[in-house]
Amino acid sequence: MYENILKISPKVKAALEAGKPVIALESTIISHGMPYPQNVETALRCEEMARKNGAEPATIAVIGGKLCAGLTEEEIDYLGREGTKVTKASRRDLPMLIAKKADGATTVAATMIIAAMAGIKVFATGGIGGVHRGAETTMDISADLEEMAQTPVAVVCAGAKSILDLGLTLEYLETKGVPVLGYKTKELPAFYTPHSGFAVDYRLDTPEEFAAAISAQREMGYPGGMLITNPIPEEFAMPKDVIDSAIERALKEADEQGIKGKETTPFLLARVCELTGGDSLASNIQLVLNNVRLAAQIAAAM
Ligand code: PSU
Ligand code: MN
Repeated sequence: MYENILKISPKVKAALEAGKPVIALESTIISHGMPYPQNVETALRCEEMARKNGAEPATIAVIGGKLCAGLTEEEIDYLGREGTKVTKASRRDLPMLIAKKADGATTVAATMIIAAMAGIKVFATGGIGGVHRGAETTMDISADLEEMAQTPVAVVCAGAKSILDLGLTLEYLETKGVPVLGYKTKELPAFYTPHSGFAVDYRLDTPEEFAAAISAQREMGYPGGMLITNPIPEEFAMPKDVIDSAIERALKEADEQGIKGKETTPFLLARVCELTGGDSLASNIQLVLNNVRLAAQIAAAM
């Protein structure tokens, strides 16, 4: 299926055909989520971490109009160097990129779509998009949430950062029937810190339990994925007051500068990184690696 538009790398294809564990990784985090060269280094470290934990990594992007599952090192380096010059590609962007034979770095939503086409069930990232603060007037709600409701891929993340309205994000996921699970925690992690004050739906304690939940969801045959939240390890967490004030200031600047739409998340991520003197980037790298480890273990348990 999808011969003309989907390109699965030889390694990913071999792993899928042999029934070996495979996990998807996104690429907006490379182009728009982190600065060069840490973005490329992190993407390559994520691939290594997946392999070390028994799963083949499929980093996903659109290259020359092909929906690619599995990139070469050169392609990852290209996305990292180009940075925000590459199109940030969510669900609505994919048809145009294919038709124009263009490149795109895929968000959580677009990565889920391509992973599902390739037959990949587990996906690791840093944080997902959600309901933005002030969404009651801007209606800025990430397409990631709708994707979670309709595409059968389990997304492992470190929760959501407080650039979003976490309470409304959870309400949205509840309405859409998306299970929100915590790894060894009842509390939704807040990306840079393990604590948000909001509860997840269920706490699970082993990769096997997540694998069983994913299999049960697939067996029911209904659409949609699930959100697996994995708290940042305490030793890499940011002090809450430092990160909260950086986020408040970045939000205020975004508002003053009239930043809107798809620019919002990359603007806030970059400003928070600058305002914390790179400390938030160090935390970000560690939490992504931590998520890749868990995703690989879940894929291996399936
Ligand atoms: N949150 C992060 N890091 C990221 C993103 C979100 O902490 O890199 C990226 C992901 O690719 C996510 C996208 O899918 O931003 C969401 O963008 P938007 O809010 O425009 O849907
Ligand atoms: Mn948005």
